[in-house]
Amino acid sequence: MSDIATKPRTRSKTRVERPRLYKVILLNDDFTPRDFVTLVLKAEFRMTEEEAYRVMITAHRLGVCVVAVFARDIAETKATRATDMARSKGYPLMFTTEPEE
Ligand code: TYC
Repeated sequence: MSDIATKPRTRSKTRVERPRLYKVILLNDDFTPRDFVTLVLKAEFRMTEEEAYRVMITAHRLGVCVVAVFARDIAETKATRATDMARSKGYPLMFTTEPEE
């Protein structure tokens, strides 16, 4: 009889990595009205008036503010939609995305 070993000598473990999350970042500019920035934040990111104002004023004072964190495609879609909303009114408002550490 053949005595070829049939049992695997090693066990493999499948490790599933969590997909990276992406930050949506609001950039300040000198032209977009504060109220419009707040409006976009409420519309696209489902923020309350108070949350939207706080994010807007932080970007206004510091230059940038993290709006929220999502899976990559959701972050990109929301950043694009929010930026397009401003562009359709002629404002230079910008939302960008970047991966979390
Ligand atoms: N700085 C703008 C102003 O004074 C308002 C503003 C705030 C624009 C935040 C963009 O991300 C921004 N009208």
